[in-house]
Amino acid sequence: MERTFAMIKPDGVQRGLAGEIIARYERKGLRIVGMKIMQVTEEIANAHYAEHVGKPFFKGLVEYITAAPVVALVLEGANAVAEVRKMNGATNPANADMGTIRGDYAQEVGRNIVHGSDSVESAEREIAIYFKPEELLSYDYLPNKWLYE
Ligand code: D4T
Repeated sequence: MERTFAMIKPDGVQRGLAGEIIARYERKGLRIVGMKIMQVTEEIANAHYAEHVGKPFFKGLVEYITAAPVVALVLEGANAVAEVRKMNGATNPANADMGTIRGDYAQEVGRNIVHGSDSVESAEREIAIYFKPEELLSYDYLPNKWLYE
């Protein structure tokens, strides 16, 4: 089992799509082990997007992500990192396939509605930025019996 960090960005929450997006992850069979609505501070944004400091889109990215509450999620399943990236679709919604979250609900790279970690290492780093260990729950998830052989 693998864990990944996912986030419904301010546009997703403001547009009333949080429930819809969470439902997609649930229907895929991902177990929600952490979830909260929260305001991202500039400090958190700088930590999350440290690799993009100095890039031309960085200032706009921080303004976007701190503009209104987000829903932070930790999702667990086999290949959860890759599965969530696939479900989210290409970073630029203009290139995202229909059927993906960005393909179905978003228009521009600067308003791409969701985030998903790009590797297991990134997931561990990002989970630690957004969640305290005691905020992540392990519990029996009965669908696993029917999701995995
Ligand atoms: P996130 O992190 O939002 O899931 O996006 P990705 O993992 O798919 O893509 P990323 O790290 O390359 O970009 C982070 C974040 O910056 C925004 N962005 C990116 C932007 O506004 N303009 C750009 O040119 C790029 C490359 C979108 C996602």
